[in-house]
Amino acid sequence: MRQTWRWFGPKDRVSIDDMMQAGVEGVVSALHHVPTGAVWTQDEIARRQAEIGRMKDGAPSGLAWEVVESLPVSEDIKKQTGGWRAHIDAWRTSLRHLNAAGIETICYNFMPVLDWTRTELAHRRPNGATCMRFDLTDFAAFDIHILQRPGAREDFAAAIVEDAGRRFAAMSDADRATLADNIVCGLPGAAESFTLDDIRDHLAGYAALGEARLRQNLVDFLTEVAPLAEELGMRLCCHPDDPPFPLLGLPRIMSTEADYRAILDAVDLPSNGVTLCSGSLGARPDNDLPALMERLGERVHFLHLRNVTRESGDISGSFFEDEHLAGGTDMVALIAAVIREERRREKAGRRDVSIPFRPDHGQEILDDFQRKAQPGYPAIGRLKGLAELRGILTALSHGREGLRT
Ligand code: DNO
Repeated sequence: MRQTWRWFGPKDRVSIDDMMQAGVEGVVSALHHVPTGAVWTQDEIARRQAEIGRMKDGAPSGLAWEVVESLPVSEDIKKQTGGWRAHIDAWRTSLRHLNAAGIETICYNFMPVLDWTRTELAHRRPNGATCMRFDLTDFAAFDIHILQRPGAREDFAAAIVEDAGRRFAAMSDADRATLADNIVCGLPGAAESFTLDDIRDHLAGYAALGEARLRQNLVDFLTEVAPLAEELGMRLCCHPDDPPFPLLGLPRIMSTEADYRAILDAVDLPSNGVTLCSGSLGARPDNDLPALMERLGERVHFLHLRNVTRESGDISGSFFEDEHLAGGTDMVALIAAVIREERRREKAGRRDVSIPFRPDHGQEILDDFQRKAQPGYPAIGRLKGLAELRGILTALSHGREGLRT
């Protein structure tokens, strides 16, 4: 397993120097400043590679840009509207440019309108750490009372609708503004940031689309890009919906094993793969992460390792981002399943034996409170997660030659 770390570029308050001390082996990054739908030029890619390749004092870092997260897929591609064909051409051109730069693994997602969604960015834990949280009642308060989406009430259980009404009434204007900002302004890595009116326009655009059509649009997209990735020796990996259940009445199509199976089978090429995010998928009680890894492993090209604690047994429910080894996913069993997959790959003579993973998110602890990195991406909280995951990996691969590549 390859120990990688997400870097948002020069504006990231966690530097290349910092991640070297964290013992990182490779970097996950994206050209966040390039608008969605535009080509990633060779110059821009080379500039990011150079930034990753050196420390603050100019000395070589020895680190390389190994995974792209994300090459964003435009709303037009998802809906097959407007300039979608030109956007697919641009995506293909970006793939060629990334390939020429030696980058092989490309993560993307197909979530309509909103990328990952949380209601609270700094939820206090009993030990004083803070974490991100999704509260279904707060989300309902946003949907019903702030966004005022027609039909929103019908999407929640009656008890949640009632609680949401009470909670909304008790919120100050500032609380309401913070809640709306947390949901619509775009969390780190999201391709776009929206106003409430933008969201309303986008929702109207999806009104007639539905789940089957969105799934078909993903298949159509992959039919255009996966054969090219295959030809170039690249790996595409779709990130799951986060959270893995419908929000704002929008269709969600990458939330379960069956969702992944349908897409992997529809475009049955090794280049069409999975970003197994244990935190996103783990927010649903019916997703068993070690079993998912066992069954989808052959096509898992990238891993996000983190853990959530679900606060209810429902499919749609509240959860918070727990420590990497706490929460609902058995991380030891998951890593054991990854190691088994790597052994199978080794036996089969595959080139991509070592699967890149990153310690996904982290709680804010210690000096993280002063540094104020992007929500979910603190230096020390992630370093703690990485160190714990590395410990499991080292213990499980101890004495087995060739596994820690
Ligand atoms: C959140 C991330 C997501 C992810 C995209 C991938 O921390 O996991 O923003 O990068 O959904 O396309």
